[in-house]
Amino acid sequence: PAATILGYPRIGPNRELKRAVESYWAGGIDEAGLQRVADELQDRTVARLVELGLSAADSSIPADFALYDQVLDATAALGALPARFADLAGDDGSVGTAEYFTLARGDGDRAPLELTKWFDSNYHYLVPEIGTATTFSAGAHRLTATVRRQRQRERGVVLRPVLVGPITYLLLAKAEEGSPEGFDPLSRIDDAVVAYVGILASLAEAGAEWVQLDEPGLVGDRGGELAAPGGLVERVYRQLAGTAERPALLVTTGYGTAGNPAKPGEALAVLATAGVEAVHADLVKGAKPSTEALQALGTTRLVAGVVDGRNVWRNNLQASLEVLEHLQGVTGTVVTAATSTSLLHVPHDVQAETALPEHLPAWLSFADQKVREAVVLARGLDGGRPSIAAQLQDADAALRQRARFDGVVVDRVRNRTRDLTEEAFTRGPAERRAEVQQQRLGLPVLPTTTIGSFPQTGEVRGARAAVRNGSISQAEYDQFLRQEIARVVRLQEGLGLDVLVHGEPERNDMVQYFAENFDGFAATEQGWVQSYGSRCTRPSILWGDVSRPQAFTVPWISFAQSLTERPLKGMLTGPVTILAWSFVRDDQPLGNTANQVALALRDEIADLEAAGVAIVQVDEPALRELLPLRSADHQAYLTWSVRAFRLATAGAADQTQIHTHLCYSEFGEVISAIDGLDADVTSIEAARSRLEVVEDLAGFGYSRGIGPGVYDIHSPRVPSEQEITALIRTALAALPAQQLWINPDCGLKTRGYEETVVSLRNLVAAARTVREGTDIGE
Ligand code: THG
Ligand code: ZN
Repeated sequence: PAATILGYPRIGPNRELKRAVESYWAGGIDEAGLQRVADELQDRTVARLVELGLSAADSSIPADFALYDQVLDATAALGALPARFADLAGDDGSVGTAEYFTLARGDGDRAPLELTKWFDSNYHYLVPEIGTATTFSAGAHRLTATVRRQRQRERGVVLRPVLVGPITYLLLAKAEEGSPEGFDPLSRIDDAVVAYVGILASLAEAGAEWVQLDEPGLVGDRGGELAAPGGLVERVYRQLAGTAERPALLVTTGYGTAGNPAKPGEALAVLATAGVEAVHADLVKGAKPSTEALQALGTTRLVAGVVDGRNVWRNNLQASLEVLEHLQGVTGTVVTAATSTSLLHVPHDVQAETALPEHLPAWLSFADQKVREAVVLARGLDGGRPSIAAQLQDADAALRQRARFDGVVVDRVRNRTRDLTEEAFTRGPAERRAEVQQQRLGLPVLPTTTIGSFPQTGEVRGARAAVRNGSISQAEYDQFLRQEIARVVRLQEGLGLDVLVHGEPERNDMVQYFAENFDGFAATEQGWVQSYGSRCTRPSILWGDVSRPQAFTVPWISFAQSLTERPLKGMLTGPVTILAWSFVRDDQPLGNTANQVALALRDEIADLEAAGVAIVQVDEPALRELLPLRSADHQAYLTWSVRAFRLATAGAADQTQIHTHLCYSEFGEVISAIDGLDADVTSIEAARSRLEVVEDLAGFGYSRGIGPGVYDIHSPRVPSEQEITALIRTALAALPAQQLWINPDCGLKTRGYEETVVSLRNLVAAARTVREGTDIGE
């Protein structure tokens, strides 16, 4: 194929699949109804890709139509179920639709498969659980049905089925509970390969001419050893390539440099040696393959990922074409223009946006535009530059306009970041801060608080929708928000919490709300991207230098503070999280952009202080999310990310208490970075792990305030007072009372009021019981 993509958004231009899947779960449609919507969307996707220039007949179009998640699809195809779900597989090991969703959502007492981040993206996959006894079968029925269905349609479409490759599948898995100490799922590779051989045969029989096996696992720390000559990659792919009944193999390696980063391209050469027909390289995030490696490809085709699958910026066609020409010149094999990863990470179509700032659409490329870019590049490679002269010129003009555009470089912002001194990143000594803050706040030992958001009821969402569509006025909406805030403040006073919040009813999303109030950002209307399963987010687009035109959280926070004598926390989202959950400009280092966002937040904190707010929380749930895939790159990342947080917060006076919240419990590898944030109080997720984390903190010698979550808000379960009391005592066994805060795991936005109120009542009662019953005040 001349041009291809590794995958396309599955959720549908109008989130059709999301709605159908959720309706199926709610009993609104049955399995046939869901399948009908999925098939229709699949047909429209294929037709759209043909319209955009991909060829339907030569396997240029990937068949990548997971109903929930592509890793779950592989688990279902392999029938590789953990023991607690063993009954979900049919006699031949295959998994039906209802059972597929049970794996994703759990049932009764059976916990679902765990969700975790897919590489360094914002997509989350379901983690396979592999043990010594896991069985692997060859049941790729959905995939073969898709290939057959499309072949039988009028145009005789031949799709290229996509499957997570065997090595990556096992690298992404965790050891099933009860496995022997140190068990490595990858040790089951031989059994998995047998199943993959069977799947390849059934795909060939269904009429597939090519199959795509995704092996991005090779870009992580273990890739170097696995993809070295004579290593596991070579052995596995020799076996797969050596089978008689199979389609041609394309092995992809998005999200970085596969194999040894010091020998770029070696992994591709190894795959070629093993006998696969085509290899893919990520030429956006990954290093350029060496000449030696390229020459070793022989007749193996090279699928060149020159169109970025991870962001929304228009491609520099000129530069991409140069890369393609270079590759073709060196290799002599067929070079295909492609995306660096699946387009799963970007919205469908820029054309669907009606309210972007006028200058922006020409700079952007969503999935549909990226398909066109790959097609144009393939034509340029084939027919020479004159054949795509107009497109080259347009792309070039857009890029040049972008570089010069007012707002992309704002001198005032640049001067501010350029003139920063070390002082801007440093607060006074933590012990002195703790002292003056306690004098100001007068909090009891084991102070109670919440993370920030209160339940977003249908009423709150309804009011937001109403002001957007004009059925209520801005003044009516503001009045509604004030009532809501007053209600939440009264509720917390009644519950007896020590540090209150305003509840965040004015915020749609903790990143989008900031993007809407900062210069340099734009929001989309239809730019939905799948986050996990049926859940989507609409990342904002950070296109220019960032600054804050005016205070925006202050009116809500100071209104809330005016209603109570108790201290109230101002709530902000941190710079790293704002970047992690947005599409960020690609024309300067992330650290520079982070510092601009940090200064905008610093301005807001100064205004909160001026309004008399004594506590400000700056959330960084994504700090760990953005950690690079290779450990060699961790330190550089942690340095700029921690510095951005400090820049945001270090302007605060000693007597202003800075809190932060991090949404995860495993932070072995980032514990010193968390220490480096220098926040006065840090709340973390801990309830699920029964507060194991306090031991790590004590072992590290963490000395500032810490609020290990004692109420797991990821479940509707109400924790009893006794249970919370026990958790607090666990924490007290490891850490001094003066350091401990009592709070839930995370924000309460997704919970209902009924369970929340009872849980918080139990939390406050437990804190009081422990305060009174223990001699901790000394
Ligand atoms: N905000 C943003 N990005 C995020 C998260 C977030 N990325 C990571 C993490 N949180 C992902 N988690 C979720 C959780 C819930 C939803 C999406 C991602 C969700 N979405 C609604 C849906 O799909 O129905 C839509 C929400 C809306 O209307 O805005 O529930 O918190 N930026
Ligand atoms: Zn959280």
